[in-house]
Amino acid sequence: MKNIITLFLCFTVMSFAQNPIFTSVFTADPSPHVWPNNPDKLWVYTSHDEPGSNNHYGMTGYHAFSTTDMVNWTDHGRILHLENVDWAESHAWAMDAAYYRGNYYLIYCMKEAGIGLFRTGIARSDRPEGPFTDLGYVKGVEFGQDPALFIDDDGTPYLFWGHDRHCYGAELNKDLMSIKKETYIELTPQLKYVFEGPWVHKRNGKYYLTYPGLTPRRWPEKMFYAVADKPLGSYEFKGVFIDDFKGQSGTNHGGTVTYKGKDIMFYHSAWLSGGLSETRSVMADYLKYDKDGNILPIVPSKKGLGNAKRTRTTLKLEAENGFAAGGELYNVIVDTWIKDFSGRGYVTNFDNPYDHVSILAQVAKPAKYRFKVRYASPDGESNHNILINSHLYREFKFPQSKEFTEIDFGIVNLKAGDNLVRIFRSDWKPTKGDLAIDYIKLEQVFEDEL
Ligand code: FUB
Repeated sequence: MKNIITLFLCFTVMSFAQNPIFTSVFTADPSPHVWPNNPDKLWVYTSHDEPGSNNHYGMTGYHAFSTTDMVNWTDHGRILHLENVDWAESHAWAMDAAYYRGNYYLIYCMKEAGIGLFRTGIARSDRPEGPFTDLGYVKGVEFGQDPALFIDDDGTPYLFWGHDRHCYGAELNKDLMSIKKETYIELTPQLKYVFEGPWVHKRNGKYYLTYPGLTPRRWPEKMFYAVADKPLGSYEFKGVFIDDFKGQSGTNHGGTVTYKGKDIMFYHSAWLSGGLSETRSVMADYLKYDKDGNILPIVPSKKGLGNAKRTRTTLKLEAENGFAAGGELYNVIVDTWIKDFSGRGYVTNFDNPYDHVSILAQVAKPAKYRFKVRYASPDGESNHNILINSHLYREFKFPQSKEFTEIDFGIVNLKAGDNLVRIFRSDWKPTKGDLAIDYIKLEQVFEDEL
């Protein structure tokens, strides 16, 4: 018996589980990138499934994640939402991101209000973690679902998109807001089984177009690829490289990136929801080629990218992002006077009772998180209340601190879906401090760590 227990313990300790990558929130349609100004950091942009939704019709926004070790991830929260896009009414489906001429772009699709057709939207930020500001939709793109922006080595931007068994490509004009009409091409006939979700990457001078496709009358989607000498083809169909797998969602969708010398394929499954096939979670496995440049089949693995027992995500939510990130700034301001803030600045000027900052944290399942607040209160202590989901969590005197410092409030319970953390001035009692809130952190903790 003792031996069996020892064996079980060894197995538990040795079990590797880096898939799904993000276990804190439901994510789909991953778009992985390493930006040229920081080769140490890997970014993954995703769409978001609501807990329990099990369909794609109610999708409303996007998240950005970053890591430097592929085990510990930061969820930067909501980076763009339907509410931030005037022309759209629904279907915040797949997206891509790009670094282009000094700015970060999110290229996404939503259905146009009143018309109900997919458009390809463009949003910009001066920071990789957003939030992103919508600039409008790309002119010349019809049925603009599942956009992917590929920027070639000479800086030429190309847009690919795919919708309901069709796939298209075109060169974009330099402002990214319209296609060069004369370059527009329907790629469908070159991409056997194509359904949606194209993604282009370049390797050894060849262009690889990977895409989810359907063999005749058969769901779920498999991942296929084709290869060309030029971005807009013509493409030679090569075959399947992620076949159906256990626990797959009906769809598959993904992209590739080279990070720290290794090629990685990001895609999605339904492994986290455990049964709700359309409530998805992002996965990653290494992408390998044979000596002729053919992609070797990927068999989705629990182990994923490494030998860690699991990945861990920390939600790092900047106070100043406000409405764009699903929160609220009520009668407070964003300032930059106290140095060493993270993000764009911090929130301050809580002059009156109920002046507050509310910050949105989206999670997949009811779970425990370690809650931290980074603040400064240069002139003295500050009396404030913290609400989590409208319940008083803590009345707290933030001690005087001239510099930003993190307070660890311990473990909190979050519910599945949207959680609002509100920090507000509670009363008229004069306090010397003028509280400045930089960010909050919510770190995943697991049952065996409590
Ligand atoms: O996530 C919504 C839709 O499902 C995407 O746009 C498709 O590619 C499929 O993954």
